[in-house]
Amino acid sequence: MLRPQDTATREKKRLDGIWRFRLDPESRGRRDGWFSGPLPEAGDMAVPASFNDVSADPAVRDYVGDAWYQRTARVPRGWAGQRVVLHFESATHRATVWVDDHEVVSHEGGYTPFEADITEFVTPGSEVRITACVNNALTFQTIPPGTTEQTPAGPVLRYWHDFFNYAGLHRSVWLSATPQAHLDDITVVTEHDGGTGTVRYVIDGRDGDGLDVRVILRDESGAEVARGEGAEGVLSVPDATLWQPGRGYLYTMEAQLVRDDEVFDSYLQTVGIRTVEVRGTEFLINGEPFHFKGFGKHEDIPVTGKGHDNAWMVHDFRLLDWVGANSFRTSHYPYSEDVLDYADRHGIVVIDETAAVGLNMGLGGGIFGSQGYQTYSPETINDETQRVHAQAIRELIARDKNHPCVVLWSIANEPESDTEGAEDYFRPLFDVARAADPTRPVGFVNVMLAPHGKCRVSQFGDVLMLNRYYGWYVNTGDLASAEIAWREELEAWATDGKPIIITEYGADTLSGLHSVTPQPWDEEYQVAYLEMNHRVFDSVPAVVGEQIWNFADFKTTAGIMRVDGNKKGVFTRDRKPKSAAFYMRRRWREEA
Ligand code: BDP
Repeated sequence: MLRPQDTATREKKRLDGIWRFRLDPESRGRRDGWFSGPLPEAGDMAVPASFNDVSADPAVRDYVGDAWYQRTARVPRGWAGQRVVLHFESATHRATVWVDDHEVVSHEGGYTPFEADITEFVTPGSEVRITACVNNALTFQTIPPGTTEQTPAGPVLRYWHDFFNYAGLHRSVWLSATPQAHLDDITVVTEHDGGTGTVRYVIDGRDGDGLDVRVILRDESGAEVARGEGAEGVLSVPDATLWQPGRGYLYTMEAQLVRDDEVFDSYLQTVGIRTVEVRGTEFLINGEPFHFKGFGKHEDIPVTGKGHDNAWMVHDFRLLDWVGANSFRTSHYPYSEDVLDYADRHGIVVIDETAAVGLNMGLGGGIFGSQGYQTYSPETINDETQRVHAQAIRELIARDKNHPCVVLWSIANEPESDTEGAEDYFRPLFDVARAADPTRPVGFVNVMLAPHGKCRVSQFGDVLMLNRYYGWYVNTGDLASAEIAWREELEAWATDGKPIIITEYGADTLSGLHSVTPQPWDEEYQVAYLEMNHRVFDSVPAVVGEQIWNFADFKTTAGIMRVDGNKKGVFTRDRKPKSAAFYMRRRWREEA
C-alpha cells in the first residue's frame, strides 16, 4: 500500500473537517443500516481527533463500543477513468467502511492504514456518502489487549496499559486517484561503502502488463544522481550524502510505470542512505557508534487526544532540538506517518513500536498490582492474539520500512517475559519481524518484573531495551539504595554482550512543586532521580542510550497512582518545561 500522493499521475483530496458522528451503544447501526442514508440523530465530530474529550461529556469520554462517522465528499470530476481509492491513515481500534450502501473495507488495529478501491461505486463529479463504524473495545485477542468486566453498574473496559484508550479517526482520511495501471508498493534498502551509496529497490505494480518500471534518484537540489530500469535493481550513488542523526539528508526516488517515454504512473519515495548495525555491545549508524538520547513519547494533546496535529508535532520536534534529544520511541503504538516523515527530514532517530502493550497481567495502573488473570492461556493471550500481533508487526513494517529514521523495531512493550508461555509466544514473533525486514535489528522492551536471569524473551532480541524505575516504584524516595540496586542489575545485563538502551526511567513530578529537601513528586526529586540514573548509565559501557519516560505528561485512566494523568513528563502536557528539562538540556547539549 502506498500513501496517497500528488504526483504527475496521481491526486489526493483530504477529507478532514467536521464529520457527522453518533455513538451506538446497542450496536443498532449495522442492523438498521445507518450507512444507507444520512446518519440519524447525529452530532458533529472533528476529524482528525479522538472523540473522547471533544464532547466534554463523561459518557463520551468513557464510551466503549461502536461509534459512527459520516460525511459526503465530491469525487473530483477530473478523476474520470482513474482508479479511485478511499484511504484511512488509521481508525482506532477497528473500523468497517461503507461508500453509499456498499461495504468496502474492514480493518483491525488502531494505528496502521487501510484502504479500498472504490472506483466501481463512484462517479467522478458526483458526491458519495462515506460512513465508518469505528469500534474501540479491547479483548484478549486485540493488540493492545483488554477485557470488558461486568459490574453492577454495567460493563466496564479494563486494560493493562498506562495511557487513556483514546479512539476515533486520529489521522487524515483521503480520497485519491491513481491510474488503473499503478504502482502498489516500493521497498528500498540502502548501504554505503567508501563514499558510494547503494540503493536497492523492489517495485510492485498492478495491472501494468506490458509496462516497464523505471526509477530516477534525485538529490535535494533535484539533480538526477542515478537511474534504473526494471522492477528490482541497485542504484549506485557516487559521493553520496548520508542520512545521519541530526542531519536528515533525503534523496527522492521517482518510481515510474512507463512504456517508451510515456509515464503511466509516478510515485515519489524519499530515500535516506544510511546503515544500521549491531556489533557486540555497539549500536552503529553509518558505522559510527550511536548513543540514543531522548524520550518515550505519546501521541497525546489536550482535547484532541491522539488526533494528529501538525502544530503540536512541529512544536514537539522544536523541543526535542531545544533539549538536545536525538531520538524517541513511538511508545506504545505506531505514530502518524507525518511524524516519521518529519523525523526523516530532521534526522531524529526512531525506535518504532507496535501497539502490543499491556500483555502483562502482573502490571497494575502503575507498575505493580496483579490483575488476577494469567497472561498466556487459552482464555487470555492465546494463539489468536499471537496471530493478530504478528499481523500488527507486519503492518508496522510494511508501512515504515522505507523510513531512514527507523533504526530498530520494538515488537512489544513490557509483556510478561519470565515464563515459558512468554517464550513460546514471542519466539515466532521475532521471526515474523525478521522475515518482514531482514535489515534492521529487532527487540522488545523488558519490564522490571523480569530482571536479568529471569527474562526468557530477551535472548531473541538484537538489543536489550530496559524500562526501570529504581527510585520511583522501588526504593521510592531512596536514591542511594536505588543506585546500588540499579547498578547491580545493569551490570548483570551487560554480561549478555548486547547493546542496552534504557527505554524508560522516570519519576512523576508535579510541575511547580519545589523543595530544598527533594522527595517524590517535586521537581528537584525528578532532577536528582535523573542524575542518579545517569551516574549508573555512565558507568556501564554497554549502555548505548537513555530515553526518559516521558517527554510530556499524558492522560491515563483514573487511578490512585495517577493525578490528572501520568506526570513523568519532562514537559507538562501543554509542553511547559519542568526543572528536569533544563537539567537534560545541560546534559545532552553539553555532551554533544
Ligand atoms: C511502564 C510503561 C509505561 C508507563 C510507565 C509508568 O511502559 O507505559 O506509563 O511504566 O508507570 O510500565 O509511568
